[in-house]
Amino acid sequence: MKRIVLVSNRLPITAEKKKGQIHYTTSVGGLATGLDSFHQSNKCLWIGWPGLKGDRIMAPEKEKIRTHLYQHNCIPVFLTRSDIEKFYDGFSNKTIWPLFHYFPQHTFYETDLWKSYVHVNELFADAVLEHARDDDVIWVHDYQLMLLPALLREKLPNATIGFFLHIPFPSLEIFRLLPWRNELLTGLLGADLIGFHTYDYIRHFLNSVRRLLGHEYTFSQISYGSRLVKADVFPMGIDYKRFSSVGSDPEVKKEITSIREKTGDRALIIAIDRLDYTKGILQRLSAFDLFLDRNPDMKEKVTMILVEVPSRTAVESYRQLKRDIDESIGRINGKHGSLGWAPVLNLYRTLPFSTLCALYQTCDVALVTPLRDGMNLVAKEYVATKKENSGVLILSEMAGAAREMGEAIVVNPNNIDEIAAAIKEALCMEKEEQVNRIALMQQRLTRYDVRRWAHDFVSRLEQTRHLREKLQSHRLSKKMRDKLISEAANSSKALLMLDYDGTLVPHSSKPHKSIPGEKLLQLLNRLTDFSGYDVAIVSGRNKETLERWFGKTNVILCAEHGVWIKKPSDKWEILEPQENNWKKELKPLLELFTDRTPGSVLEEKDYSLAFHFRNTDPELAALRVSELKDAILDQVSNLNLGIIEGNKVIEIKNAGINKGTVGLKLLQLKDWDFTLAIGDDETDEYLFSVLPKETWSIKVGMNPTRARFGVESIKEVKELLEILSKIEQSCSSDSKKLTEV
Ligand code: GDG
Repeated sequence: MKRIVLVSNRLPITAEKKKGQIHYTTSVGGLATGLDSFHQSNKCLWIGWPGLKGDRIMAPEKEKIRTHLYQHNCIPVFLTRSDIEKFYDGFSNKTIWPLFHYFPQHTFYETDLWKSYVHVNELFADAVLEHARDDDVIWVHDYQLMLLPALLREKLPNATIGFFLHIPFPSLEIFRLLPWRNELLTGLLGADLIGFHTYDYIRHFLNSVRRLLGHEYTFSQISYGSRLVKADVFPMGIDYKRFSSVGSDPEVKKEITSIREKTGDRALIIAIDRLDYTKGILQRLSAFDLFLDRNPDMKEKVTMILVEVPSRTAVESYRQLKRDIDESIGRINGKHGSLGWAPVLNLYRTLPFSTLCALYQTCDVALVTPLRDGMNLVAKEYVATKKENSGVLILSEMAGAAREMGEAIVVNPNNIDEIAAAIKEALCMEKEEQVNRIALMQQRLTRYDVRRWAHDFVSRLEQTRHLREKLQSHRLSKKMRDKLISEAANSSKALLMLDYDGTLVPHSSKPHKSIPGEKLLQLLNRLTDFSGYDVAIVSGRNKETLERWFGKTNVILCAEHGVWIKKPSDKWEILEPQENNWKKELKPLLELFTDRTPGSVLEEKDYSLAFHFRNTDPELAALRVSELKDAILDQVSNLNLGIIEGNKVIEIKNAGINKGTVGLKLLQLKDWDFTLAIGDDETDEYLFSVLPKETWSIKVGMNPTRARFGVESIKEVKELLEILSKIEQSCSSDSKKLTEV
C-alpha cells in the first residue's frame, strides 16, 4: 500500500502553551480513530495546524514542537493570529460554514477574508509539498482546505489526491451567492475523488460544476481536462466498539449513578451540540415548551438535559445565540418549573467522555434536531451506547445521518408542532418497539464504522490511480507523436481530416462567431501549400458557412456531416442524392420544441434539421432531447432518417449519412501513404470507426473513443499541426523535409 498523507485544518494532537511550557493533548475524534490503523502502520503522515497561535511562538519553540509532533507522524502548519482571525474565524466560519448550512443571512463576503483563505491554503500546500511525493496518496479534509487539491495537483500531477467534505454541499441557488464559487470548485477538482456524506450533496456539487464551470459528468464522474474526477458517497461512521462497550466502564457506571441521584426516576431527554446556529437549539427549546403546554401531566416527570459545547466564541453571531438560548431556557424554567424541578438542565461546557457516554446511556430520548448538519455523529453515538437497546432517537431530516437512520422518529426541525408531537411519541413508545428500532440501526452502524469508512475511501481513492493510468496509456505520448511526425515527413500523399468546432476552435455559445482567425487560416495554408498535405475540414456546419470561411484556401470542405463535399477550386458536390421533403413534416414539431425551450436554436441545413441547446439549462435540455426523440421516433424509421447526437446538438438527417461516409469517400480519393483524423465529439466517432487500423486518429478530450489516441486540448492539436506545417514538401513531391518556416 502507498503512503498516506492526511491533511486537515487541525492535527489530532493539540499543542498548548501554559506558563511558558508547551503541553500536548491527543484528540480521540472520529477521524483520528478511523485512520489509526494507517497511522500505526507508520504509513501515514498527518499535516495540520497544532492549535497554537503562531505569533506567540518563537522559532526554537517551533522547532521543538516540530520534533515532538514528528515522533507521532505529524507535521505542524503554524498559523499567525491574523491567519486564525481571517482564515479560520473569518472565511471558513463566517463565509463557507454559514452559506453551506443554508444561512446566507450570517454570511460575510469580504475580500480580505478570502485573500487570507487563499494564503493559508497556499501555506498548507507548501507544507504538503515539502513532505509529499508524487506517488503518495493524499487525503485532504473539509471546508477549510477546498483550494488545496488544485494547488497540489499543479505541483504533483501524478499524485493520488482525495478530498472529503464533512459539511453539506448546498444547492446551486445557495452556492452561487458566493463571489469565489468558481475558485472553490476549481480547487476541489484538483482531486481524483471527492467524498460526501450523502447523495444529495453530490447532486448539488455536480450541478454546480456543470452550471458554473460547464463541465459535464456521467455517473458522478467529471471529465476534467486530461483527468476524470469522481464524486462518491461515504457516510462517515463512528468508533462503534468504543461507544458500545462503555457500559462496562466503571467510570461511566459511577457517572450514571450520579445522574440518577440528581434526576430521580424522571424521563430524561438529552440534547447535545456544539453551540451553533445550525443546530436548531432555539427551535428545540420552543418544541419542548409546546410539549409541556400540551401535556401538563408530564410536568415534573421529564427533564431535558441541554449540553452546549462552547464554540467559535470570537464570532458575534455565536455570542448572540448564547444569549438567546439562555433567555429561552430561563423563560421555560420560569413558566413550567417548580420547586425542585427545572424542566431544562443546562450545561455550557465540554464534558469528559465518561459523562457524555453516561448521559447517552441514561437518557430515554435523544433530541437531535439540527437545521442543517453534514452528518451528525451524536445521533449515531447515542444509538451505539444503548446496551439494553431501549431509547428513542428523534432526528432531524436535515442531518445527513437521517439517510441511514430511518428507524428514528424523523422530524422537520423547523416544525415545532411536529417535534413536540415526536417527544410525546418517544416518551410513550413501547419498549419492544424501541428495542427493534435501535437494533436495526445498530446493525448498520456496526457494519460501516469509522475504520471501514476510512478504508473504503482510501481504497476507492487508490482505484482512481488505476483509472488514471489507463487513461494516460491512451494519451498521445511524446514517442507516438514523434512517430506520427516522422511518418508524415516521409509521406508523399498525406491526408489530414480535421473537424472544426471543438478541434480547431473552441465550442462557443454563439456558434456564428466561431470564425477562423488569421493565424488558423495561415496554418491551414501552410499545411496545404508549403507542406503539401491534402487537408479536409469535416464539419457539421452548412456549406455556405464553410465556403465563406475557407473558400479562399486549398482545403477540401465537407459540410453537413458529409452530405456535401467540395475540392479546392471545384464546385460543391452532393455525396449521394438526398431526400428532403421530410423537413416540411418535421420542422413545425422542432419549432414547437425550440419555442418551449429557452436558449435553444433550430438550424435548418440543406438536408438536415439541427436542434442546438448549448445555451439551455442542461436538465431541461436532457428532458427535451428525450421527448424529441420519442416524438419523432416513428417518423424517423418510416422516412429512413437518422438522429445524430453531437456536442449540445441533435441533428435529424437522412439515415446512413455521417462523417464516416464522407471519410470513406476521402480515403478513396488517392492512394494515401499517411492519414490522420482529428475530432472531438460523437459525430467524429463515425469517422474514427471507418478508418483502417493503422490510420492515425486522435480524439480531443480524454473520453472513451474509437480513436487510437487522445489529446487533452485544442492547444495540443494546434501544436501538432504547427509542427506538421513546418515539414516542407520536396520538389519531387515524394518526400518532405522538416524546416523552420
Ligand atoms: C462535522 C460536521 C459531521 C460533542 N460534545 C462533546 C463531545 N462531542 C463530540 C461528539 C461527536 C462530536 O463531538 C460532534 O460531532 P458532530 O458530527 O455532531 O459535529 P461536528 O464536530 O460539527 O462535525 C458534522 C462531522 O463533521 C463528521 O464528518 O457529522 O455534520 O459538522 O463525536 O461525541 N465529546 C466530549 N464531550 C462533549 O461535551 N467528550
